[in-house]
Amino acid sequence: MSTLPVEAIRVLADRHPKPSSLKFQYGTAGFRTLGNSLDSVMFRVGILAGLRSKKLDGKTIGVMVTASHNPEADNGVKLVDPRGEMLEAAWEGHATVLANAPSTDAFLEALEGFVKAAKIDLSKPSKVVYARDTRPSGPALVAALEDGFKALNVDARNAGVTTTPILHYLVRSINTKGTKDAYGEDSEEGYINKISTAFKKLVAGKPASPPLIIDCANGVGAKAAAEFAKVLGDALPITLVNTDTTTPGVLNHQCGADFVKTQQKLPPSLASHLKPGQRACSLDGDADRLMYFYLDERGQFHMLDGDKIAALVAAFIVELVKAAGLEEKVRVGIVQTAYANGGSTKYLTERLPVKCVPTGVKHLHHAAEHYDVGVYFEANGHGTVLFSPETQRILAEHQPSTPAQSTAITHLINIVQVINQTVGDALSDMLLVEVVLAHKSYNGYEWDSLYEDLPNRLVKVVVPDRTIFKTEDAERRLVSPPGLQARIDDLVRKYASGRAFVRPSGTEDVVRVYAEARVRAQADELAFRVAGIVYDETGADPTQRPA
Ligand code: G16
Repeated sequence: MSTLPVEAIRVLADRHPKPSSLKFQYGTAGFRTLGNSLDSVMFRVGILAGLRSKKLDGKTIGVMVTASHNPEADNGVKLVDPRGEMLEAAWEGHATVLANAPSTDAFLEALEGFVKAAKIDLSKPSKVVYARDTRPSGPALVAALEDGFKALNVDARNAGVTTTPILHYLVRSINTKGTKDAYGEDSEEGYINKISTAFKKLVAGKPASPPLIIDCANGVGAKAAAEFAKVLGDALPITLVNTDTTTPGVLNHQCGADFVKTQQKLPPSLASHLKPGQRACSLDGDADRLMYFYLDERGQFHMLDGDKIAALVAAFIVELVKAAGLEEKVRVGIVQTAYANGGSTKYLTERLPVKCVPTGVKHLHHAAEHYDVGVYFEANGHGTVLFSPETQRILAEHQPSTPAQSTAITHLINIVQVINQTVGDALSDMLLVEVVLAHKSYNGYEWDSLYEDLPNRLVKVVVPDRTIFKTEDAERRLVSPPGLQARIDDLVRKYASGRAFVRPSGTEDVVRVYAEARVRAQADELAFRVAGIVYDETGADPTQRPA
């Protein structure tokens, strides 16, 4: 039985001391905070990733260095499990404990205790694939991560600068290589080819669509989007905007999916590109979120968010399943979070089973696995569609009895290939949306008309300690601080179709307040009044009132 290479770890750990004043937490999407405070976390995550691989008999684990939609100065890191899904929840706690050990000695002690408790066989191999986004703090943080790999002698493959969903794709492809579940060629090129080949088959014979404008948030998605534009050619004319990944300060600034969702307006940089009626979409900083939008004839902005994507895609898949004669065997279900617009929840529950889970793709992903086809999207545009292994077997083996059934099955099989089933993927989701729009001959307006959104408002509140906020009922109700939920309930009752909730963010040092109501002014008022209650209750800095 091998033991931990304690001396090798000690020498390297001393080069990556934990800042004494900071407390780290593995949150909604891994560790995420100011990039310049994450050096020790990266080193320790390098070791943890190696241990995770050993625990899983040498399967390849993914490590992504990104802070996604956050401001450029932030950075973060998250681990990806062998099938391309998020790290198992129990290990999030271990990650937090290891990240917070105050000294090298304490870290080594925690590490030894953990290896013993988790019964990790250190003689097993350890393999990791890692990547980063375009943030300026990335290279130094990756160097710290690599020191962690070195300390444990991990066999680590550098996937360079790429999107989060491509890293997830690589993890699954590497681990399934040569098996009957082979997911794809384990390279960025393999990813682009797999998805674009299926897309071309799905839109073959459909009239050419007007160019799609993609706002790349000045992030890493710009590179993959350019590759897609090249490979897709006339199958989907694309215009790329906000592709500057080198000028400091521009990442996610006044552009990108989070800007569109929270500001509910057109990124200023798109004003000269977008014509009335034309559709466009925004990616976020690591290209795992997607927001669509269009301007009407009066130049008014309309947003098509994750809820609208879920409704569009689910309806299309249900239609194909029926056309294939499989409605008795393949059930489609939806997973949402508390942020789902009340209009979308009403529309969807009238048609399909819908489940509500806490924020975070990991929660949605697991819930979606319970359906034959699970469509999950957060309102912020983060989501995908999962086809269960059994459903994929049915699609492969079903004998169609009519040409129409045969066409529908072929479409479903190609749709499985277009979708990145490992995690939310803005570019793969975008192509899925484009397939549906082409098949239904929908423009933005027709898609938007599926149901009407209730006006809503999302605000951030800076509080002294967000950990005092505890929730229940899929984050729809607060249990702490005591009494706060009752005050929110009292307020909400005063608004027609009113709904509001408060939850601590897992990616930013803020508390989020969401509100919706029948009319815009009331949704805004409700959000700001709930935010006001949060200030009163927690003694938050009144100069930090939400903008
Ligand atoms: C991450 C998660 C998403 C979540 C978002 C906001 O997105 O992957 O599931 O919706 O953070 O989370 P919170 O409200 O807890 O801050 P991303 O795109 O930033 O990785």
